Amino acid sequence: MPKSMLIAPDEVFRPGAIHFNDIPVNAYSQTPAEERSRFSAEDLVHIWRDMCAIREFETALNEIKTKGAYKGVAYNHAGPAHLSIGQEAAAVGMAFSLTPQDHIFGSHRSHGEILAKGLAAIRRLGDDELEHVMRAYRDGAVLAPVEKSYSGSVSELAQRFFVYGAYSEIFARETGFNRGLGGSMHAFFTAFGIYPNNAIVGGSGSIAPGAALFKRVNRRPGIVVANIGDASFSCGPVWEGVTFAAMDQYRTLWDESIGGGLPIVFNCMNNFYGMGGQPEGETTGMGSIARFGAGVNPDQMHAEVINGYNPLAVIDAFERSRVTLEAGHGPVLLDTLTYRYSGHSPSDASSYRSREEVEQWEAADCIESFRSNVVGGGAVSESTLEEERAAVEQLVFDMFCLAVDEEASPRIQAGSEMVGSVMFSNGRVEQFDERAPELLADLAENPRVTQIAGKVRTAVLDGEPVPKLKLYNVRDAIFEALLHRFAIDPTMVAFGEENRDWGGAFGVYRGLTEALPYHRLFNAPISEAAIVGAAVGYAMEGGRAVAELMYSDFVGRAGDEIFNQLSKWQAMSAGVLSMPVVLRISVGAKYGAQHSQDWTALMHHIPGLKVVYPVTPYDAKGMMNSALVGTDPVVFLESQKLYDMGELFQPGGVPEGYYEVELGQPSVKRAGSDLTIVTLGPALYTAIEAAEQLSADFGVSAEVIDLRAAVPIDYAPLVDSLRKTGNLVCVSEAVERGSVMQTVAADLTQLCFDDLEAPPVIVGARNWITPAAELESLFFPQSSWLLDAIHERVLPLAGYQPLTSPTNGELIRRARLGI
Ligand SMILES: Cc1ncc(C[n+]2csc(CCOP(=O)(O)OP(=O)(O)O)c2C)c(N)n1
Ligand SMILES: [Mg+2]
Repeated sequence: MPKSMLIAPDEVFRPGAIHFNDIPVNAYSQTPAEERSRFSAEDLVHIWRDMCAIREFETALNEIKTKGAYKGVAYNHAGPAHLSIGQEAAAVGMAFSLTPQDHIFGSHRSHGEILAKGLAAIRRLGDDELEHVMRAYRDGAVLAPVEKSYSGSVSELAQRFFVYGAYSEIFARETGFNRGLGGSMHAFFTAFGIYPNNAIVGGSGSIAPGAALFKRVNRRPGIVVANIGDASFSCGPVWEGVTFAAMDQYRTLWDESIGGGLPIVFNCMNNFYGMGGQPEGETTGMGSIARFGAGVNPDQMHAEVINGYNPLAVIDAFERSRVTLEAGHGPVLLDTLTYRYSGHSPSDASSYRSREEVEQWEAADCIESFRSNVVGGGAVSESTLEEERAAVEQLVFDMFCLAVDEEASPRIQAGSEMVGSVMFSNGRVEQFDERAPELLADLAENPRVTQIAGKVRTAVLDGEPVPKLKLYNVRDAIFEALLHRFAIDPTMVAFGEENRDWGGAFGVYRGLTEALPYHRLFNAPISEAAIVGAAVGYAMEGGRAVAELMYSDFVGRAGDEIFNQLSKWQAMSAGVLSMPVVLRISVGAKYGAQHSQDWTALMHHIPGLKVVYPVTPYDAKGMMNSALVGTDPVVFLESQKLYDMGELFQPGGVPEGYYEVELGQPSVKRAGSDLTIVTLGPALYTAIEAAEQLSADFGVSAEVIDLRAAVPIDYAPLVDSLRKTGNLVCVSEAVERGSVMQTVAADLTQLCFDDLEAPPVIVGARNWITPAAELESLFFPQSSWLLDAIHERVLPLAGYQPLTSPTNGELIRRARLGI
């Protein structure tokens, strides 16, 4: 069912002009006295108190980093401390009107944002809810030390709990929100609507839109705020995240009931500096970050510049933004002007700015000017503010002392396997929500389903190869697994480039357009970072996402999202978050150097990803089924050469019903007794060809085992095979240097040293660019290369004339040349 938006030349070529609207700058001008109907005295005291809490929290960190002690308590903090002293009004103003259902994401300088949001959430939650959150969170591990030394109100206990959890996390204590595995730059606490903060600046720019997407698709209340520094607005993933969040389709193609544009505020915490460089006037040409919005959509993202030194101006902007977002007119861009007096980090000598400038901002300090406004307007007395300040400073100091106490707040024990235990969640979730999945039509009548029903589920029938049009293939197998899960898990969405009417980059999704509404399957912009980042954000919120990258070679475009985000958040959260994302990546061929490289090794190298590469229809369906019921990030590699491949190995062909193939289990595809050939990816078929020739021409019986996965790997079947054969050849189509097979061969050498008759041989693609289709046989391993290697290095084959020369001398020559 293609969308029907006609592109008419008459319309396209009509003369005209594109107009830009004015961008409001510091439009808010109310005083606290004038805002008495909007803010009660109690509200103003809360704003004051929260700003003072942040100042105290950050001052303590600054003192221990620069002087080694705070208020007489000595402490050596080894980790980072990117402080936001000066930025308190921007943080508190941002958080004041947010509810726990509103979710914030941020970056390395986020302590203030976290505190402001947590304290605001505590005020909005009742005692029972707070009790529940604190006791349930990590079975009360964070609460226990706090509770021991306190017996006051639940609300204050919650404030203590929260400040303590944050400090403990920063100091890498077991009692931190994430057992100290997140640390200063990543601290978060989802029960209060605080989502992961990112040490990769701008990292939240591509992730937060996925959270907003989750809210729309699953009709959840609340808005999302991505707090991003001014210098980080130049990061590619921020731009990609913004364009992803601003797509027309939310309003033009998606069902109206979904709610329109994504409910997200991109909030620039604009302190006028990166570390030492200045975005405005030096490293950007925008003049104002708010101008960024003008290029995004005709609404200019409702961008405005706001005075982040006045918390009431920030609150006002956020309240108006919520109205815009709830009306479906998101995204919104706020350029919140502020300033940090503290250095970028405590080692910062502030050589990039003048003393005079800092003094001017200190004179205009946001906390002090708020005090004069509030007291001057008669809203609250000076003494009330001072009492509140003293009380909150004491609270923060008490929690600081508790968090640095080695006994009350221990670290993970030496030798503990805890970090290893949270690298994967290894869960199993049939559906992440109870509601019925939204489907457009009866799946039994789906054109692709009926087409597949007429296919033969094995490659050979009655001794004859099944004709291509009748053959059930890898593409069909992946489709069946996806459709199965789409019909069970209502949260499951799939997106990527050309995913809908085109049918997915290589036709795997053909038929899904007829089955699924737009919000469950949609075309993304050509923004690989946003595609993967949004999947990460979607999963953090509790949904299942399938993202597609057209070619393995495009992994670089989503490098941070795959290598730092998708892979790391489960462990950085100490198991609080799960990451049910399947990242489908097609591995190309015939398209030359930038479209035909197998990058498995890169994904395999990064801890925290499951990396699988099935190459038969049976394995593809069973492994996709396993990936889609799991809770871990699975990089699911698919070979473009093999999408049309039928099932050659599984007796009886590919079952019609549901089954799973465990991820990480190698599969013996051909039994043998003289030699073990281990494969990963399409090289399975090359190895089978070589094994047939070895048997027919040389009487050598080769066992061929397909790893099917690079991470995890169960070595047991490989060890069993080597005990029997004593000879090992490893082959894949990745370039040989640094390949997965190098690791596998090294591990098997350790495991089977006494059984091996010769050192293992690794056959991979050459350490070159992938050449043109016509030249690929020079690059990818051929079955003759396997025979050459076996003859030369493992088992001499009587009368065999090698075509290539895989000798020691050749190995040394190539390594010396780096090729
Ligand atoms: C991708 C990435 N590049 C560079 C850095 C190093 N770095 C840390 S903070 C920073 C400056 C960020 O400036 P801005 O976005 O304005 O945030 P601010 O520090 O001012 O809050 C840089 C360059 C990083 N952490 N991540
Ligand atoms: Mg900055």
